[in-house]
Amino acid sequence: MDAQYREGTEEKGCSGLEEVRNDTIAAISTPYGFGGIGVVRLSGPAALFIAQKIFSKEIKTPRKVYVGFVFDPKTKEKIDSAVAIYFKAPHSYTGEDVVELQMHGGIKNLEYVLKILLENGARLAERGEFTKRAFLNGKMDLIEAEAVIELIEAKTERSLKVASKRLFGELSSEVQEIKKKILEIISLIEAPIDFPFDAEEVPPEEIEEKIEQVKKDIENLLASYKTGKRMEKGVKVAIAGKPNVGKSTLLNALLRFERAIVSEIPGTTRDTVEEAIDFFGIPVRFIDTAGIRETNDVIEKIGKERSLKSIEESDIVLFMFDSGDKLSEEDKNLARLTEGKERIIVLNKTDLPQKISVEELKEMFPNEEIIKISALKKEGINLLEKRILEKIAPKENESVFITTEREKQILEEVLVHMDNAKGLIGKSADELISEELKEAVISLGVMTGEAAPREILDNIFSKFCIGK
Ligand SMILES: Nc1nc2c(ncn2[C@@H]2O[C@H](COP(=O)(O)OP(=O)(O)OP(=O)(O)O)[C@@H](O)[C@H]2O)c(=O)[nH]1
Ligand SMILES: [Mg+2]
Repeated sequence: MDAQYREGTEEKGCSGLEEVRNDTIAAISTPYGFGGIGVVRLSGPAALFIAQKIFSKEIKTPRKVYVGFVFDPKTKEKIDSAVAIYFKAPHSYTGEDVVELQMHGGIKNLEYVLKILLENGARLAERGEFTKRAFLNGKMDLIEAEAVIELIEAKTERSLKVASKRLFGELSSEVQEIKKKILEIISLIEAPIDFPFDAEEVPPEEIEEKIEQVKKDIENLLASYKTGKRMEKGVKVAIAGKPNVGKSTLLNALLRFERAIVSEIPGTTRDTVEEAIDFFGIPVRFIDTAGIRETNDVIEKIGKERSLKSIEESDIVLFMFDSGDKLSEEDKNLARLTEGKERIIVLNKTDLPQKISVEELKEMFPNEEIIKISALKKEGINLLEKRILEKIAPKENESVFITTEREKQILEEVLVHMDNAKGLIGKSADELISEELKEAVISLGVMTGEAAPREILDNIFSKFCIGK
């Protein structure tokens, strides 16, 4: 039985609304392993009844801490000392009756307690089912529910802050605000239709301007996706260049430890070398690639393929040149390869007599800044870090972020409806304009979960762990 209680049943996706409210679920809510405390949580109408069957003291008052022990009702054997807290509906995480049993943070004791709870009428919770119930009971909207997972999984302080803001509803209120503005436009358009004698027709320019305003709000949110996603999922920064320019030396300098092998032999790095770090509060994965050149060596060829793939998949490329060596065809080829990428041009080995001048590079990259460094002597690294940070850190005016593809797609849809509505002004009946605006409102409802189809909910909550 052991693992199955932690990993969940094969059945993916959660149950329908009615089902959800009728049964009582249980799960171990703390991570699998050893720790000071471990918590088993129950939620549903029978939570108190079931918990009481295995807990030594009578749990009478909500939110009061009861210190006792848990026992097996079949054998009357004591299992562990425990603390029980009862949260009465609707004042709980899920909005239902909840009982939390805190015990020692072991594996077998928690599994045993879970087993007897299941024997006494509880059902094993599915992934994210506690949070799903919280959502279904109106404790949080879908954006906030998604933030729960982002908060738990936050890798750095900045990721945490983005998740916290979402958790506390900042994005949700922004979305509600946009929705309100669209509803206002709808009522301006519809009032003269509904009350032809009382309401005055609003001039089309005014409607157009209001739509334009909403479009701007949506565009701002959409623009936050790039940063939001990077804070959540992390940023990939690839170091590229021909062999021997000092890529591995730079990787080590950025990581501040000797991760990759460095040698004066061109072709030292044959495979990509990756390391994820907390880069000034942002999760960044640096990828050192094999130097790219024409080769007949089978292994080097594979390495080259991997380098190209890493460059392709990266968010930012640090494109390195060796100032102690003349510009070559290889440099020029790589320049073409990295053209569409967000990149930073790095001129390394500036401690050596210069064979490439900054001017020469400027000609090749007229619109890009060239950062001079000596990876060996660790000069210019701070400036390079600053430039990387400028590219990836949230901008001053960015405060709320969308972080998921789902939110991005919905907002793009909303934008299309707003555009359509705008295009119809002066050309079509008011009813058609307001139809488009209503579609926009429905899409926003899907975003917050008010109108989200079941598959979307299942998909979101199945990403959670059991017990959350
Ligand atoms: N003088 C000087 N030498 C450097 C500098 N950076 C790297 N080197 C030297 O250049 C040589 C190659 O460095 P690597 O870091 O291995 O270069 P790479 O680009 O990773 O090379 P491959 O893995 O072969 O593609 C080593 O001997 C380094 O010590 C620098 O800033 N100045
Ligand atoms: Mg290398």
